[in-house]
Amino acid sequence: MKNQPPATLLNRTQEHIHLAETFGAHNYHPLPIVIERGQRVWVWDVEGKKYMDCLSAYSALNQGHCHPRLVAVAKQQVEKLTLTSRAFHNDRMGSFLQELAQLCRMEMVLPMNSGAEAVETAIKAARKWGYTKKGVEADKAEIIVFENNFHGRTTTIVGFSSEPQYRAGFGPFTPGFRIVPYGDLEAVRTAVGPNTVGVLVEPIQGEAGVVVPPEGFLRALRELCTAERVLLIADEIQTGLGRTGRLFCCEYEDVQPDMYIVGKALGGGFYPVSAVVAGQEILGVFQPGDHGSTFGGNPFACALAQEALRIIVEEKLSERAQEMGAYFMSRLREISSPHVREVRGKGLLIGVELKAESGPARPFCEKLMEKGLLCKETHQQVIRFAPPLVIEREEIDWAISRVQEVLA
Ligand code: IF1
Repeated sequence: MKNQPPATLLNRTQEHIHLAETFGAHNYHPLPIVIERGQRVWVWDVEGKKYMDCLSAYSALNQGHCHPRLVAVAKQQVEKLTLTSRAFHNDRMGSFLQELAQLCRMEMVLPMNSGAEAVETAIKAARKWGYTKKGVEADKAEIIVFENNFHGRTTTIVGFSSEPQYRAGFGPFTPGFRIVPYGDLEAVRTAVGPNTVGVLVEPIQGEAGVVVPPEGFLRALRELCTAERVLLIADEIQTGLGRTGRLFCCEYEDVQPDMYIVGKALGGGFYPVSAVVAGQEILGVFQPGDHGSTFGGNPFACALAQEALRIIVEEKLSERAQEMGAYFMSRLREISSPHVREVRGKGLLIGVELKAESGPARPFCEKLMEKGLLCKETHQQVIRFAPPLVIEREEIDWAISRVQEVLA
């Protein structure tokens, strides 16, 4: 145990951090702030200080903290029924799956919990589709992924990550993946072979530092996958559900993938809810007993996720992200700063890349935190701004004034 002063001499923040550091594995390096309350775009720490949340739990809070409609649904459902397992039907799953499938213009849904679980489900679906529908030789299926991808933290998923830290110490890894440069269509064409069953792509790479692919890349990828009878699998866990100014980021290029993978904001920030959404030809490969999870499709998750989707549609959060994101980015671009190399993104998924000589982004995030703005660095040089999609124009002005102070 580190030589900490007795807990009585610590303030509440230090007390909470001390406990977290003593009893929690150190798999994160959080900012030194302990949050106890959230409302819309605002959070309060245990010292009573107010902050604007410009991370939204990595886009899991598109609807904002503690949305009243979700509080009401949670209260109503939590006293009624929370979990049955899929050994029995429940009265909330069917209508949720119908609404999600229709929103995605797809036929079927396989509900899971975390994003990584949905990615794993999509991988299994693509492989089984390859063997049973495309006639790929048993155990030879290949899926093409991109450099600097982020699709979750399971051993299979980090096995096809290009980030050494995500892989170090966790081998051996799952075979059957090819990594090609992001945005490079010719590299994909070269990598496609008779055993290729799918291409797994983030329409914008979030963790890589809000990397937007070249205009037309997604459309060309769609055409290549169609021509080669390869499934286009869009991981919209972070970019989906309004974040980039469309319900799905693929819509910017009129691309309908063969599979959508959704998560994060699907649970409205209340509960882990994820899903794979696709056609019957793909999700129909699953037979009873092939796949599952204890909590997948539980009534509490489905009640919340159905309401979370309705909020996105009825409060026009995609349109808001478009309008507010354009405003946020224009205000950021007006800041004359010796540190900024580029402001990029779509909708309210925004990355400010700092020049190498300005050093890592973390100290800037710490200064922003002191001024009441919470955001997160990604990949050293990029400050990510991704507030809840309910943010108001004057709240963006409030944020910009603080960013101006720190970056100018
Ligand atoms: C962490 C990153 C963001 C995702 C995409 C799948 C998943 C994620 C496109 C897996 C999750 C989270 C995970 C969290 C930090 C955060 C993150 F920095 F790790 F990469 F958002 F950019 N596909 N991203 O972004 O979903 O299993 O987490 O529900 O692991 O530190 P999950």
